[in-house]
Amino acid sequence: MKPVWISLVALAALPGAATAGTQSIEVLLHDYLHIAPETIRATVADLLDLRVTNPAENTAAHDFRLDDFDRMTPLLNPGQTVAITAVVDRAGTFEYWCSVPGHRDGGMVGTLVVTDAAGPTPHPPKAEEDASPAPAFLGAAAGLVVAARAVRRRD
Ligand SMILES: [Cu+2]
Repeated sequence: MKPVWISLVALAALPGAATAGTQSIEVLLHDYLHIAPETIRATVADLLDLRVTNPAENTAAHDFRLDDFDRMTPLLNPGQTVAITAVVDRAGTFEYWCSVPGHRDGGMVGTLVVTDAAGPTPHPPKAEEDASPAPAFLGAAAGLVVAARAVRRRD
């Protein structure tokens, strides 16, 4: 969970993170069944501007699907690039993948994380959540010490 938390903080700190923008991203479909980048982050209402490339050094054909936003490239041969755009109109976590049989299962899948323009849903500060179990634990430990003394006294 820690890396996710750090990312959310970083997003919140970015100037203009709350306004819609264009995310121009180079996407590479690798023969070793990997899509780069593995994660794409955007804010609701952003325009995703993806340049999807099957690198020339590849030997296999690949495609790129983002079904949640009804976007997909045709099957790309090595050396081909296709641009696709999509306005991400809702927050959530979505998958993109290569639909060539076996490729998605082999790891050709990535995650699109779309964050609400208002930022992460407000909730009690992390420190408060983490602090509460500690006194409870100390209380239980103190109880055990008292119980141990009581047992000794009986002996
Ligand atoms: Cu593929």
